[in-house]
Amino acid sequence: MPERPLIIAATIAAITVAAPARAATIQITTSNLVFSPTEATAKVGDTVELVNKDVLVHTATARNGDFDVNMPAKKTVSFVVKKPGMVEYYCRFHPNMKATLKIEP
Ligand SMILES: [Cu+2]
Repeated sequence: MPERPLIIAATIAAITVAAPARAATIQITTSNLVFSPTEATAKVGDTVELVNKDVLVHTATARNGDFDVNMPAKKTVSFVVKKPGMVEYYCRFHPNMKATLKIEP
């Protein structure tokens, strides 16, 4: 069966080409009024999942206005990052909660 290795090679090539386009999910947690990790990295098109483990409502509010996400108590919400940049964000209800999201193009 001489054609078989060719099919395998083609399949591997297809997977290799498809892989970089796949968007990732980055998880950021709030627990005891702290964002974790305080520095996360994502790429444009990735999904950021915000997991609020506290019994309080938080927000993830970008200082540059790129996003402002409400985080209900004990809930997980997500959003897709659209613009590259070094984005500092905080919680509007607890301004001491601060973190940075590095968004690569
Ligand atoms: Cu908060």
